[in-house]
Amino acid sequence: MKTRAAVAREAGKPLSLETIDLDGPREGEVLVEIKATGICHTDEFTLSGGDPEGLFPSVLGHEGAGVVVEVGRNVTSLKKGDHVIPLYTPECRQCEYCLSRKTNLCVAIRATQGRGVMPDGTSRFSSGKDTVFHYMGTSTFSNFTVLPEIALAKIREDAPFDKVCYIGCGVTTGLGAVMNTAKVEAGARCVVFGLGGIGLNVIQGLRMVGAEMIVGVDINPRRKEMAEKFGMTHFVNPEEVEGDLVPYLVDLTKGGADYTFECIGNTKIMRQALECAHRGWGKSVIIGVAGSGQEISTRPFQLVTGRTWMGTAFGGARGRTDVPRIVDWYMDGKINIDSLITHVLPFKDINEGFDLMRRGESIRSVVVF
Ligand code: NAD
Ligand code: AHE
Ligand code: ZN
Repeated sequence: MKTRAAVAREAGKPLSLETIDLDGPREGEVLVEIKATGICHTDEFTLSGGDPEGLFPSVLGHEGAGVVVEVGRNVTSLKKGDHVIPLYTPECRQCEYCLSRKTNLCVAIRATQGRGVMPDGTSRFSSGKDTVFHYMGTSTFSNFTVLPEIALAKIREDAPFDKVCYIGCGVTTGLGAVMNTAKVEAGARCVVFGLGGIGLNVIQGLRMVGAEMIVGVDINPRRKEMAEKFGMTHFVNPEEVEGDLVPYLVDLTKGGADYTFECIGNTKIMRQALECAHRGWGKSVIIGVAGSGQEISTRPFQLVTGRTWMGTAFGGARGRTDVPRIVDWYMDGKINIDSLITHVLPFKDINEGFDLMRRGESIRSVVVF
């Protein structure tokens, strides 16, 4: 079949809007019509050329929602018409990682996912004679896409696609970093670095668990108002702080933060986030993704004296289990997604969504097909 898709043909160039070919679902696979997709900073990271796993040409996008159109052989948990959210972190419930109960990082299809192909080693996308690669196993910047059954969460049918698509990455990552990874307790003092599509969901999660102090750090002063609406108690613009940011934040949190979150992808800030965590018990969670050649560093003393450096992918969520619950939270009014979706764009304007993010004007842009 043919599908409209935004193809990443070359690093650093705008996506190319094309009609390309899509083969039907093979064994264990599902054809999905994507109704809406968010644009996450990770898409921009890969498009920029900084991602060691970035492949060109490929169909990016990993924050979508849509409807099952067709299922391949031996698909048992989904049927035509089901509403679904694609999962870049699948949940097979059978691999060593899933069975360990210690991680959400299912490895059933991770190797082929990183090579831009389906589990049988081939791509369903092509353009003429040329292969077009999948991305993160999801490729939601295509009106139709094929995914393995284990990479789809079935969700309720009354949930609006143009809102709950954000649960496919940003919402779940932010809430999950707080609840699953850091396990923040009521009364905690916390610092969140980067108040974009992820950081604001970290703040939302911190308010839900009853954190007492929620400090937001961002160089974009336009983030303050939205962050306050979501529960931020103190705003810090590093460009307005005289002297070093770390001692400033240690003072502000009265000795260091119980929990800090890096939601930018800047290795220098990852260090600051660790070092403003409380001596003896502070935990610092890396969410931001950084490119090839980037490394984090600190004095070992920072860890010897009781700080913990940790990281999270998809907020530690087990997608097929947790995503439908988060959709329920949204439908029950327990979480706010609408305010964070600052722009809704038709597919033809998807590149404008990237520009809005680069200019710091959007929190989340959602593209509708
Ligand atoms: P975003 O562009 O919406 O937000 C980034 C924010 O950081 C912006 O508000 C920006 O002003 C701020 N910022 C940039 N430089 C700064 C600095 N030096 N000091 C303070 N603030 C600064 O991006 P996003 O979609 O929220 O993604 C954030 C990061 O999280 C990215 O690296 C993305 O790739 C990563 N991410 C990781 C996961 C995961 O599972 N680990 C999931 C989603 C996104
Ligand atoms: N391909 C990158 C890795 C990027 C990365 O860490 N991705 C996160 C999700 S970001 C969503 O916006 C993730 O899930 N990581 C776990 C994994 O298995 O990739 C690189 O650096 O190679
Ligand atoms: Zn993402």
